[in-house]
Amino acid sequence: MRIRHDYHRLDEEQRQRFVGALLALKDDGRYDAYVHIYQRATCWARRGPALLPWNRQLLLRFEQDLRSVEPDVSLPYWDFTSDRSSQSTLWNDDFMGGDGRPHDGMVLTGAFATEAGAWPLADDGFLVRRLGHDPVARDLPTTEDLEHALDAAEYDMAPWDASAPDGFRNRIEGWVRGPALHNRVHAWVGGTMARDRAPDDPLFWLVHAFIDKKWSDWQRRHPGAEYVPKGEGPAGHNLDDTLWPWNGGDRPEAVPPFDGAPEQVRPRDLLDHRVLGYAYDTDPDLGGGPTTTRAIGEEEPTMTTLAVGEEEPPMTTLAVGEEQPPGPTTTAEGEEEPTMTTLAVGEEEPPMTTLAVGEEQPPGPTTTAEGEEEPTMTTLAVGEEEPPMTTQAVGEEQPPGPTTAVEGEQEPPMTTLAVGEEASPVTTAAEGEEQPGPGGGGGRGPFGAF
Ligand SMILES: [Cu+2]
Repeated sequence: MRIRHDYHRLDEEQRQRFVGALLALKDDGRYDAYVHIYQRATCWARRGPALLPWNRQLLLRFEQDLRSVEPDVSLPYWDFTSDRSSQSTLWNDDFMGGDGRPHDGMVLTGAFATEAGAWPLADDGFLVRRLGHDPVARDLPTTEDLEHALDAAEYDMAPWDASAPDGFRNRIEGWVRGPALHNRVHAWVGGTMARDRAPDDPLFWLVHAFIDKKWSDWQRRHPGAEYVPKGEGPAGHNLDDTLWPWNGGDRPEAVPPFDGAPEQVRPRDLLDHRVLGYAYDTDPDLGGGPTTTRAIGEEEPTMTTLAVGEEEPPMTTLAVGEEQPPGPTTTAEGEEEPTMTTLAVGEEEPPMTTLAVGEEQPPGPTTTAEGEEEPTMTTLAVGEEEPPMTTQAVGEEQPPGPTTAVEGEQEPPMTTLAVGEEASPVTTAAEGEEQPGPGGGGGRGPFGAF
């Protein structure tokens, strides 16, 4: 069984292999097919119950392609709740590359920088990041935010979209108390990640692998909770509905090669990640006996004793020779987490030189009081920043329905769109506002990118 690791646990060679596999898929065209699928799925798989199984299938197929060029590769994940600094090793040149430069957000470092030449975007744009610049996502989600999501008793609930009043799916997607969790990460990274072509930034896979991991963690914590809807939900989201594009469906469009060799994969088939041939490095039974599948619903006793915010169950399942990092330190609420606590022992401190020249960078996600304006934002050129997705204060409860949102604040509910209907009306970022330079294009709806 292949193991998906926290990226901190990859050694230098493993990092290289992962980056190399990404570049290989980009080179042979397979990578861009995933970007296309993601973009076209904006109104289909996201904002609804199928988000998590759909994401799991997307990751599986992508990982399969990665492994076709690098057999030992598995998707790493990024725990953005414990590793919250823009100085993290995540952004090192040998991995994801760094933040974008101030005036247009162009990423200049690492293998995915435009000037490195190996990461051309299908729309002729360039990779853009604006870490921590979005006014609604000055910092990344916290372990407390994550606990809130994991505490949800139900998987999802009517009306099965972004306005669902509660449920794990809507909490982890980030609409409850939003922008939170997954949505907040897209916004915090900004640029390409905040658009509907988010997988153009390879960081996407590390974020979505963590979301997938948290789904399995949630299942373990709530053994009685089942996938819903089982038939009462919108088409494509029910337990036994087949998932686009793998089913060869033509809504919104058929995507080769799936139109020729359809795969009837349903949420039901994707509920147990162990059955699908992979595990996460913190799975409680990892290495402890046969790698048989833990039945969904089987009680995992150690999970109930974890302190809030504690990530890993104390266990003896580390890879051989791997040294256990001290683990995410539980910091007081609002307190900045020291960067080093997330570094694996012996791992090199990320050099400050990964910053774009001349860019002003706070020492990390500055901890500001809720609603307090962050002073560093004043260095942004007027009009450079994307329009705020919502002006909801952090922690504010999301209104139960889009009808209560202030005009311009909230995206029109995607659920009013027929399945397969084009979502273009909601990608309303003013032309030229987002991208002062050539390229880097791609529409960015308020939440349309997520
Ligand atoms: Cu996402």
